[in-house]
Amino acid sequence: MVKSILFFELWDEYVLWSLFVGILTFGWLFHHSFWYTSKEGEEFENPDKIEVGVFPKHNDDMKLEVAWTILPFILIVYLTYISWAPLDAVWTSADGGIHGNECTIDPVTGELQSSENNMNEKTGIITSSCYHIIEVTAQQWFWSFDCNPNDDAWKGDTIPTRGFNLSTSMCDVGNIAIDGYGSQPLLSLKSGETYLAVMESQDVTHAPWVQTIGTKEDVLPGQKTTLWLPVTDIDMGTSMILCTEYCGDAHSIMSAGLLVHN
Ligand SMILES: [Cu+2]
Repeated sequence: MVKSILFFELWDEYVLWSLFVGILTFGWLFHHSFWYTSKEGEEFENPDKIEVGVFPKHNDDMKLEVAWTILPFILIVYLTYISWAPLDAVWTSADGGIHGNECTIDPVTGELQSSENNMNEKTGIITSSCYHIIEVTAQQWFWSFDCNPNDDAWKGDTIPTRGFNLSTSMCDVGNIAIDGYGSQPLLSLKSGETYLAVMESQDVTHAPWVQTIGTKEDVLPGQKTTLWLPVTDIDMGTSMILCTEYCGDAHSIMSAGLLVHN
């Protein structure tokens, strides 16, 4: 299964830099810890004239100080730069952002508009002409999905209650048996469509991690949060949604399936 380009490439880049910095730092630390340890019974020469309780100011090295301030700073600026567009995409506005506004019934054809989402091959960012609202509710320890929420409270009551229902080919809820997890809820979505999950928790904080799309968002009690699910044909098939915010005893098996079909 090919994974969503946008976040997985970013993930790889972060892992590579973390490895590089980690190996350099810990390699240096361990090397110096062992290399400069005085041996048992050996006379300690103290070539650096270090005294207990006195800062060794005579060993000051301005070039070194500047180097290890500037180099990590450049790395942080670079990582911020490459994260900017993906972060902007994952938190785009539901009010005419990169996924437009909520899809409605086309007055001419009488049919529900399609998101016709489209991935930019170079950046991995997906844009849509409109989106469909679904609802996700979390509680200890399961997820529930509602394809046709009758709830307009999430945007400050400015959006009227939707006057139509998503067909089961657009969005459907069922069950799936997952090895090691038992029977779990299954959310079926259509490839090429973009969904906005409006989420709330009944008890404590949870967070769905949609593995193929590579995104997650906290779900809170008493406050609605949103998560974009732009599904494309690279997400096709069944994948898992896992809870990634520790929420009690059965947190580790709090899961669901996501089925993306044509
Ligand atoms: Cu949870």
